[in-house]
Amino acid sequence: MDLPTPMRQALDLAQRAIGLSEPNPRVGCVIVGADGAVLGQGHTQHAGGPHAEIAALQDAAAAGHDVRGATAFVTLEPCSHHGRTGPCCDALAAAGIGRVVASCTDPNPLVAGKGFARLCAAGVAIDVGPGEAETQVLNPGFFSRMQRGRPWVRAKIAASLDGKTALDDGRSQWITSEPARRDGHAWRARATAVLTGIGTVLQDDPRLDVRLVPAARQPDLVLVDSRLEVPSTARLFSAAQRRVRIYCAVPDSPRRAELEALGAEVIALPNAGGKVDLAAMLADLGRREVNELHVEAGFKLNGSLVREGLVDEWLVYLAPKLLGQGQGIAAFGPLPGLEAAPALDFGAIERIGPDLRIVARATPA
Ligand code: AOF
Ligand code: ZN
Repeated sequence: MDLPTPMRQALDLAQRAIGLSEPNPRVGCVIVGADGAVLGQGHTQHAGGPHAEIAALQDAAAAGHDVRGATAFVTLEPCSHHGRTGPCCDALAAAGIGRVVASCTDPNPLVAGKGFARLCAAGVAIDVGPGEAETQVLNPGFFSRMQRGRPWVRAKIAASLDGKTALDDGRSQWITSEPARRDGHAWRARATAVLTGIGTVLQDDPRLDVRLVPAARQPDLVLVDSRLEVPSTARLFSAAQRRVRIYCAVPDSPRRAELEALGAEVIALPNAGGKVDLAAMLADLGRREVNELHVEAGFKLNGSLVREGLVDEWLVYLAPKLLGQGQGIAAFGPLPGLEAAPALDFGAIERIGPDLRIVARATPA
């Protein structure tokens, strides 16, 4: 189905909120007059800043446009609650907007249909539907958090064409090219948080921040470190202005205070056989408003996440290099075998410099 042009524009605007609006969804709004002229447009700003509808109303006001009787195209149901900001549905009605075309209902239980009900009660005409699929694809983390109580988990792998992610000595940095690494940073930048495991920290001492592309904010860093083994000198602590959360399975470690003094938040989960309970960790991250979780981990944590069915999407970079049998390290620890392994669907496949990028999604069970 062809989308109305203003809804296409609103979806394009929503893209600009990537990396900016966390933990709020990426929403765009275009206000159109009776003659089809665009009167105002906007997208979600930083948390606590204006929502898309308010930004569009402000844009129209700044240009001196009268929006009474106009149509607002918005990629999500206008909110009805007092959160960090006031209700958009009331602001639209108060401005005299005559009709709202929205892509879909807001899955946030605080809103979930109440925005439409309030608009209706104020005499505003409502259409729902155009752009729904696009809005969900743009906001997988927000929908996942609202509907499943956990983030959308996207795991990145950089491998040789035969699927090896590191050399025998554990070095992994030089398998894919500079353009692929830059592209990987853009995916980090759109996530609320980057997740890694203690094995990768001890092996590579990565910073896991966004350096190779511009970023309005640094994603949080989440470390799975069951016994709190991370050295205080680890480079992941050196990124400025970044929240670091460490999940462990030891409630009373003497290292806790030392890591907290570095600014990290240490979260002990009930001990699951000496390891961090990964499903419980994701539920906790959901409560802490993490939408998209970008995983860059080694074969152990990757293997555990796959075995527990916790990965929603794979971001795989394949370099035109072959390591061959007996050389290099596989991306995952042992898996349950082809029959029991999770099924995947290939989505977009693109060439990034000399490498390939494959996005694959786990098919729901
Ligand atoms: C809208 N337009 O552009 C966005 C909406 O804490 P607050 O006040 O910023 O509200 C956050 C919630 O508002 C968020 O969880 C989602 O339900 C909705 N986001 N709503 O009308 C927008 N970003
Ligand atoms: Zn709102």
